[in-house]
Amino acid sequence: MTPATLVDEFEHYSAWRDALYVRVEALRDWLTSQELGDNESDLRLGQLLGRLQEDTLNVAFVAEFSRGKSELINAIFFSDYRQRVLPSSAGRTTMCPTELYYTPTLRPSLRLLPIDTKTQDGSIGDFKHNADAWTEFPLNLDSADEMSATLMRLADTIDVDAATAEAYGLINPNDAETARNLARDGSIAIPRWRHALINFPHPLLKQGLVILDTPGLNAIGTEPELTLNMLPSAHAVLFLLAADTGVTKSDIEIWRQHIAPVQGASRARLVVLNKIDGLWDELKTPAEIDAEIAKQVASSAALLDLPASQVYPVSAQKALVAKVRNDTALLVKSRLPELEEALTQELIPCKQALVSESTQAGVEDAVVKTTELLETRLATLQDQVDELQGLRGKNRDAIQHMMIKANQDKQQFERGLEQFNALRNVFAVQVDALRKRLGMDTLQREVRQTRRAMEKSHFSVGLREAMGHFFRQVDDNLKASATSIQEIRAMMTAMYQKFSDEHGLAAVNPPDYSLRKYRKEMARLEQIFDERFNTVFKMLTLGQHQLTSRFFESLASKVVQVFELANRETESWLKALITPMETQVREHKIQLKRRLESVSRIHAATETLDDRIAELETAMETVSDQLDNLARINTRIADALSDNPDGAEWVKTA
Ligand SMILES: Nc1nc2c(ncn2[C@@H]2O[C@H](COP(=O)(O)OP(=O)(O)OP(=O)(O)O)[C@@H](O)[C@H]2O)c(=O)[nH]1
Ligand SMILES: [Mg+2]
Repeated sequence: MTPATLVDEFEHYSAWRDALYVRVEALRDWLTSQELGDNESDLRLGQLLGRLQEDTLNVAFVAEFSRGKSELINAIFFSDYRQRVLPSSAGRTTMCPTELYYTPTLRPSLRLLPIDTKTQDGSIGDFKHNADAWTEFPLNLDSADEMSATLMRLADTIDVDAATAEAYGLINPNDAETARNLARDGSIAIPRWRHALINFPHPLLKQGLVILDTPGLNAIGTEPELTLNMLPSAHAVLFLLAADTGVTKSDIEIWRQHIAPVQGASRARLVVLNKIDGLWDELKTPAEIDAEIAKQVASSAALLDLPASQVYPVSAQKALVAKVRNDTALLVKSRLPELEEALTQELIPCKQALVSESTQAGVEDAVVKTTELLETRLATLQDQVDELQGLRGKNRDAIQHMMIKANQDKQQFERGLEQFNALRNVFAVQVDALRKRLGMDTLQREVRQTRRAMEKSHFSVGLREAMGHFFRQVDDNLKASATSIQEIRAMMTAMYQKFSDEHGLAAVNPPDYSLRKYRKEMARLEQIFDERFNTVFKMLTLGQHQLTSRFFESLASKVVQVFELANRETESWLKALITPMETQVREHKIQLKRRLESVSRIHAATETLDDRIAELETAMETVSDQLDNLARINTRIADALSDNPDGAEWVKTA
């Protein structure tokens, strides 16, 4: 049976929606747990979930009065109760808009909003939040009779005067019908209730189906909520015509004013030509009857500017009877199954497409935003890692090398220093020897010896010999000192070269130094002595001995002067020789120390660099995992969404 199909389809839809809800909820929870959601996307997903949870499938039945809306609802949804659930009778029956739904937290009931609330502020939506405003009648599900008796209140009316009816916005005193009604006793029958809510545990209602039954006549026009909210938010609108009345002026008015404008391409809209049983003329053949029905369908469709395929001819009354009596033939004849099938096929995929669309938009927004955020985060982390790794890649070897090199250099330099110190000892010995030979003490001794020798000598030959010996001695010392100086210089040159080669010290060329000028000076002095001796002292008598001694003393003091000069110069040369080396060695030691310190610092930094890279890489893994998770969650949502095989393409456009 087709109603089973509607139930099945609707159940399928509900399961789809529930699965979607769970997956979108997983996305929101995950974003929250990962601290990735901003307020805006959080709010959007929250709203999305709210919509999914409160998701309803709203089907509205709209028509002029007495077209059989209530009867059709009974036939489609409540035939299991084997009688009319909603009141349906000739003339105006349903007096107020009636919503049928199910909220499990509330007991089955009929709740009615008194008509006088029309003078109060607030829409029906506002009053829905105010339980006290409603008059509640429980529904006894075990008794169909009791239930339909209770539901008879939907037809309640009250008589009020014209002013009250006008105050409620229900009448236009200038209207011809109103004038006719008022003419009788000055009062007018108006609906007792403004709105009705039926909480009823029907399987379809349980899954979120909401049926809106509307009263005919001007009810739609007098209740702005219907025009502005309920009809536009309905996912399917069934507009009823009746075969017995044909398409009247007021039918067209309702259609044009309230249904045609609010129907978008994504909404289902079915036109029902009811009461076709009136055409079941027993004197006509079924073919003739079918032709008659087809003719009415065509003319109705033409009047509503619709394709004939969108008009479903049915007999709601006979369908209800057929279902109650399990009369399959009658049910087929009622043509209700075709309508039900159309309703099922249009309503649910349409609704699913709508929900799918809004869910996809909301999810995509959050996923795209989060993916971008994570990708940026990942790229930034990657940049940092690349940078640090580049540093490490370069420095790691370099620093390692530098460490080794610095240590090697240090060790080598220390060995060099040992050599240097050993050399300094040799140097010191040599300098000592030099100083001894060249030193004033030595000279003074020579002078003393010469003086004594001269004193002993009473003859000029002896004097000359003593002086000659003095000069030879002094020159020998100078010669030996010069050799010593050359040796010292050679040794220091080699040392400088070695330190330059091995430790990169500046290649200092030790200053050249010789005692030649002092030897020349001594030679000149000896020559002066010789000349003087040959000319003056040669013939000296004993009395002239003192004169010779004084001459020697002056000569000796001159030699001492020369030697003092030579010694000063030698000392400063020695200083010049060793000082650069000492300075360089000291500086090199400092440099080595600094180098080691800085290499150690860099080395230590490389260790923190590793830590930092490890940290960043962990962060990257986290972000990668987040991206994977997000993609997985998104795929799960997409899988859930793709349950809708045809999308919204099926939607009929009119
Ligand atoms: N012959 C016939 N009568 C029907 C059919 N459907 C409904 N009726 C009768 O038409 C009358 C009006 O039916 P309702 O269901 O009350 O019509 P409605 O559209 O709900 O009318 P309001 O509630 O007044 O707006 C009732 O007497 C029904 O028995 C049908 O298919 N064939
Ligand atoms: Mg009705």
